[in-house]
Amino acid sequence: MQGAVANPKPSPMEATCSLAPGPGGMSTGLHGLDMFSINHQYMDIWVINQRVQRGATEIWEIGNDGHMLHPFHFHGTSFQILDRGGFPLPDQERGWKDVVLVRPFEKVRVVARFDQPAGDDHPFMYHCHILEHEDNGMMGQFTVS
Ligand SMILES: [Cu+2]
Repeated sequence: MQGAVANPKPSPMEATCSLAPGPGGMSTGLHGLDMFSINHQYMDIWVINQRVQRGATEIWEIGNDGHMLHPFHFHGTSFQILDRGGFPLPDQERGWKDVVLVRPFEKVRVVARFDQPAGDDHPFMYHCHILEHEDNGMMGQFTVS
């Protein structure tokens, strides 16, 4: 892959982020209704959902268990898409990204290196970039340390 990370060395941890509509299905866009989840967890400001070792290169598999599109975004680094359900990527998806569209019932793998530190007091977020989804639970927090 042109411009790809050479010899990515994924850490043993492979985060699986499962993007699914929660109870109630579609969002009404009202704040805080907990209708969309990641790994069956709704956003909770008091919970650190993932911990990443600083300097690690990780492969994250992001699966969409629902019937809606979810543009998945995470903070603190850029990433490259490895594949969509094992299929090769079109040229426009081979650059550096900070958002990846995950289609209904699709699994996308991305690779990222985490060098920016983030502690429990100021964690990074990962979330769907549709405001009504993230505001209704589809967001999580992670540290890099
Ligand atoms: Cu979404």
